[in-house]
Amino acid sequence: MTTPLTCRNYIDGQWLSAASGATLESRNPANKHEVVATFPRSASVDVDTAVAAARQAYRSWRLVPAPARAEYIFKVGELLSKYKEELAQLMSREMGKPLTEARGDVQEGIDCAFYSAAEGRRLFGQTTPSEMPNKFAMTVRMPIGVCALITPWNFPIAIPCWKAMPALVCGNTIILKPAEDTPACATKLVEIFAEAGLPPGVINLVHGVGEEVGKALVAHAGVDLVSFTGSSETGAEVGATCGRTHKRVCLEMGGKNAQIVMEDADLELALDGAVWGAFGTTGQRCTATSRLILHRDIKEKFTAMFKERTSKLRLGVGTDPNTDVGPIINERQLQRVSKYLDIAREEGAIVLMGGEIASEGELQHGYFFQPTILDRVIPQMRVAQEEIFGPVVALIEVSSFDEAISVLNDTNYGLSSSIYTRDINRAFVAMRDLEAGITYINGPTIGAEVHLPFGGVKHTGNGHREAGTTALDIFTEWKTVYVDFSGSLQRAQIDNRE
Ligand code: UN1
Repeated sequence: MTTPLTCRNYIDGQWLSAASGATLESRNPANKHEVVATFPRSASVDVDTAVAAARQAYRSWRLVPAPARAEYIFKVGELLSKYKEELAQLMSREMGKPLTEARGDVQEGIDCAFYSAAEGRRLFGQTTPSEMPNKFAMTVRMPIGVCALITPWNFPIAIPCWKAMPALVCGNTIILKPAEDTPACATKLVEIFAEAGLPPGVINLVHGVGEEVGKALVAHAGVDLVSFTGSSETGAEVGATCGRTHKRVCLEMGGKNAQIVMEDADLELALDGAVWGAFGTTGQRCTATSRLILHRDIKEKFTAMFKERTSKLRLGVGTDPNTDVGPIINERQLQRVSKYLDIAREEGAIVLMGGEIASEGELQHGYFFQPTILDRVIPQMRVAQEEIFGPVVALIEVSSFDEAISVLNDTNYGLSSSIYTRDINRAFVAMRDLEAGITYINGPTIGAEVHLPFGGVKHTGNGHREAGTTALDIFTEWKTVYVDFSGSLQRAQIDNRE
């Protein structure tokens, strides 16, 4: 076991303990006896200090030319590449995902850095003719101010990067409040931003629990924007507070993503997609496949194939190269997944595989749950409607393409969706009719790329899209500028037409 890291807040370029001195611990979910890090249990007084620093820094940061701001982010990308392996090892210990996936998480941050940095030389606005002579009209993007970024533990590098990088290139200053399960990853990430030379106060880090630090940030009068990724329940509260306090708010919340497999699908391909989509990251992605909607003609055959392949998945410690599926993040989540199995049984679903906490050998030290397949699930069951966030997938049989589409849509969520079919007409109908922010044709529900919009409809989002150029719409306000070079008062057309 390695010595626990001591994490601190980062405020105005200084590494600080919480004003109260209180601390918390983050533990390895694959071995609860291993403390990975200690970190400050901050309170509203620490939030006040961070907001004051970010407000002060904003005055000059917004005036730094965007291409120069972007150069810092480019540097962060280079440093992330340099520390990629170190970060991946730490992530695997701190939140449990297998090393290959942890490297992918860091890579997503690197991709985001280079993509966002290039945006410093674009940030395009529009020019358009004025209706009056000798008058010029254009739009420019303006930063918003101080942004609070509240991030989850499941992508502890990628998601803070998606938020922080475009926010900074756009000229905002930020306060990152990372999940209490992954403070060490967040600290390392902020160390990298600091090493890239960002001026004091431009990026700040405040550790702590959501009910204390998150709540204080969301309510703070000195915060202009909140970008939140987490559960729909918390997101609704964040949105309500932001509504009352007039903040811009971007919410990325739950999912109940489904993959449809039609009778004409390439079943081997659909199988690869289903296994990866359902059990990758232990089912703890917002985009994870938690429902498989199977056409009745292939249901039996595909279910047997899926069961066979799932039985081969190796559950274990993320840092072991032989591991396919790592632990659940913490005890609370493990109990939540377990509870959903009780609910599934009560509702009449059949547990085809798994369904139990795994505690044999080394696994007893961590929070492991067997990869689980629930059969004979009907769309009204809670396990077909509610987000479980674990290695549990519900099989739902349908008799037609239309039924498959309506079952997929029969949920309050709408993040990712997928259909496997060789029929081009059905593929296009699915692209049009699936109610989700993301639709994959012949690909799993996971695997979004950083230069395309990411987000969902219905209770998953509030209309914003992270990543891609759409991230700029979150982190900037439009200003419309008119320049009259006629030298005389020109009333607008509405005020001078007969
Ligand atoms: C998430 O689960 O919150 O699409 C993000 C994917 C990843 C991002 C997932 N690129 O699977």
